[in-house]
Amino acid sequence: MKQTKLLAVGMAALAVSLASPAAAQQFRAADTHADGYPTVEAVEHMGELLSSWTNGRMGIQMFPGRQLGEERDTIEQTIAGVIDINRVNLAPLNGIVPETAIPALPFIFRSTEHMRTVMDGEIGQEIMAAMEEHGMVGLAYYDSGARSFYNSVRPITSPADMDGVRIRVQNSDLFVATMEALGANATPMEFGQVYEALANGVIDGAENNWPSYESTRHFEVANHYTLNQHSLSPEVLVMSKATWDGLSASDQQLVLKAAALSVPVMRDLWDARVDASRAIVEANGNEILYEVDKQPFIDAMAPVYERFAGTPELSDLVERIQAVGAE
Ligand code: GTR
Repeated sequence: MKQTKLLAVGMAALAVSLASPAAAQQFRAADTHADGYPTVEAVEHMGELLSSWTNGRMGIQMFPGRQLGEERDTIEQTIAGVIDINRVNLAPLNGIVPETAIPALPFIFRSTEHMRTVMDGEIGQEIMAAMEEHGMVGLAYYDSGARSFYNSVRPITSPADMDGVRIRVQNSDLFVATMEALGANATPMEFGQVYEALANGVIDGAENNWPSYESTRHFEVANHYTLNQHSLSPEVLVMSKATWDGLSASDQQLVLKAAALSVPVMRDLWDARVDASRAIVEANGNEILYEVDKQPFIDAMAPVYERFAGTPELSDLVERIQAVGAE
């Protein structure tokens, strides 16, 4: 009897170990976006690559839609080693890693091509390297399109129209300063709270790219969208330094390779999603201002550059970015 029981326990243990080998490492990954969003799908793709290369020894368990918290919480958890992989925008990292504010600066990039060339090159690597002393290892940059203003009050045609409009921003002093330089009232708030705040009139508007404006349904409660494209602040995929340090050098290389291969996948998904989101918003009859004179917005940004790129190192970074040749 005793032996049968022992045998049963042994068989059960064997079954468990066959189903999930003891050495298997499922990285816990966070994303504020819902299932199906391009960033979520790209990280899932990265997990499939890792899993197929290692016969399931490494993989990714994705927690989309803020299941692990809002971006600021997930960043803290990533630094603490509770979350292994996190896909966030650069903006909420601005207060932790000052270098991340530079690619988030208003109007720093001339185009998506310019942004990709900079972030995929030496400068992007330098900014990732700066994350390490803060407990994160940069794996890849993803696109985030262009952030533009939307609100429920009036069409924004020039900075004068921003006067007194209450605009939600990410948790970033840079974004607060950007809105204030335009005369708006900036309200930092987590992404998941914006819909309700717009619907209740706690804020008048926010700023984001086409897919975020659409996927959050903000477009249903903030009708005016002006494509002023003030920020191309990219998305970044980071790994907790604590997790990274626990990997062998060869596993680290696999993680980097899988992340790099997820970038073109993300960008294709992104381009398609921008078109789909735009079509949904247009069909809803929103008032969209496609052409806007950006110069007055650009001119208002001098104090923002002074404050966030004021040190010789950071202003040098700005100049190097501006000097990178791309369309
Ligand atoms: C989105 C971005 C998210 C988050 C969000 C926000 O464009 O993908 O990571 O930063 O904006 O505005 O909070």
